[in-house]
Amino acid sequence: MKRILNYIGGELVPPLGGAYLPNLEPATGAPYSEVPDSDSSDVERGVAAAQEAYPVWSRTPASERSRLLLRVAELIEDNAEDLARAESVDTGKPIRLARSLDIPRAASNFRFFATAILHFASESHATDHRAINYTLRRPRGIAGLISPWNLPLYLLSWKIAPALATGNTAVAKPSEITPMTAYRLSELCREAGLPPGVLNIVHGTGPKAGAALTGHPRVGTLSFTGGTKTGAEIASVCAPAFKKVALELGGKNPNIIFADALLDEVVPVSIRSSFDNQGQICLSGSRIFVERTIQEKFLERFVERAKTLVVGDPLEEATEQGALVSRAQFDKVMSYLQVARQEGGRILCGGDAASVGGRCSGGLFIRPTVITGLPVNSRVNQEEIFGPVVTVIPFDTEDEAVSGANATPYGLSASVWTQNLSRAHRLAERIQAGTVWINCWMLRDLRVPFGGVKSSGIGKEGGLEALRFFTEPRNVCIQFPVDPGGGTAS
Ligand code: TXE
Repeated sequence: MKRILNYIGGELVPPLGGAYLPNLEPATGAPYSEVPDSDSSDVERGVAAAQEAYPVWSRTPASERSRLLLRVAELIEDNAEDLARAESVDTGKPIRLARSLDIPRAASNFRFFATAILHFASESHATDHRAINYTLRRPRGIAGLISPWNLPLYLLSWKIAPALATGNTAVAKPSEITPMTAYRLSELCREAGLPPGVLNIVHGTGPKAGAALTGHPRVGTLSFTGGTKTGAEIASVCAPAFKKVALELGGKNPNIIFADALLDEVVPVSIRSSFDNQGQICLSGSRIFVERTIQEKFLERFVERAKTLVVGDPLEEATEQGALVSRAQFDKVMSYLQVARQEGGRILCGGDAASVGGRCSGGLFIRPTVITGLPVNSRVNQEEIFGPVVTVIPFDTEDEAVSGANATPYGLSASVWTQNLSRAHRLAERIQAGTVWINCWMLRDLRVPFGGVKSSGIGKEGGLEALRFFTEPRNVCIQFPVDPGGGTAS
């Protein structure tokens, strides 16, 4: 069985304690590789390697850092098909999604930050006629990068690329549930000639390897994407140590459809925002608010399409819905279907496990599920389920749509569908979310700030925000020479 290795100091190495965890293929339920169960001693080695590499990397010209990151992007593209397959096997997502979304985006992340750093500039402030202040931005040192299982290479590269582009060195801890493409990335970084220790990848569980990284005194910067509960735990460790932290956490995102929306566009995009990646995207639109006058028409088309989504072997081309990522996630989603029934929800389609035969007969599949009849304050409408489950909630007025949209602890993203431009602007201002999409979903521009509000997180990533996050601004104030005649020279 294939053994994944840690990437430390430029080498692929086994965990010091020699312990491994089984890595399961969710589509079959069977183990197919082993992932290091690293502990604090492996994290210590990773941090030591990052520290050793830091003095040279942080002074390496931006053009050279850029060249190396561009080389990584090229290698991801050269190996795109292999990586897509690896991501599909590891996560259970349809290979066509890995091919069209995860892997191209991982390459774009490297390419984007490799070139962004060439254009990154800082401010200067002239203080009357007395002085000039300029902002010196320096890398912050060693960054800890912790990523989840839903978009493994996509989200890991979203952190690695800006951290390295700005001259930090890093220790990354991918999700123990989906480690394979991070391992492949470490091989590609070696091939690209990334200097040893600039990036280190330590595999293992959250409580062991993750917590050791978060708590490490030499890791002063932490970028985390994952569950809200874990984010709170990480914040509680980082706050007393005054670490700089960005937390991208869960979502319970509203998808608001007004009667004047163009249903031909709304329905296919809402299918994607509900069920892409089996609903395991932090940006998934899991609560659909529909203006009551079109609810019936919308549901008819939406449910009909949801019923025809092809649930199957993720490696088959025709598959639109793959497996849930793990037994724990499968059980969690199934338990929410039970809660939905107890709360009085009406299940219009799905609501149970799907059986996919052949090699996938032991796989973790759930049929796309649409639920109506649940109030905004029900558990199903309040808690992040993170599976192929959406609720549909009718509304009569704009105010009702806004208050429903804002009625959860989360605030990551929202979609609004309307042809009324004034209304679109009003909602964009009133909805509590880090991103509001008008007449679209997940249309991403890597330059824009990205992150949530409320329990969806703190700190923004993306574009300049990421370059700023991974650098520390220092103000340098230079007084103009004093004119012996009394004033300041000008
Ligand atoms: O995430 P965790 P899990 C949500 C989703 C899901 C729930 C739990 O609702 O059902 O979170 O998923 C590492 N110190 N999202 O348990 O635990 C862990 O090893 C340091 C939303 O997989 O948050 C992994 O690398 N690190 C989400 C990463 O944190 C720790 C994506 C995320 O794992 C740690 C995924 C600790 N104490 C899940 N504990 C999104 N919004 O994109 C765990 N980790």
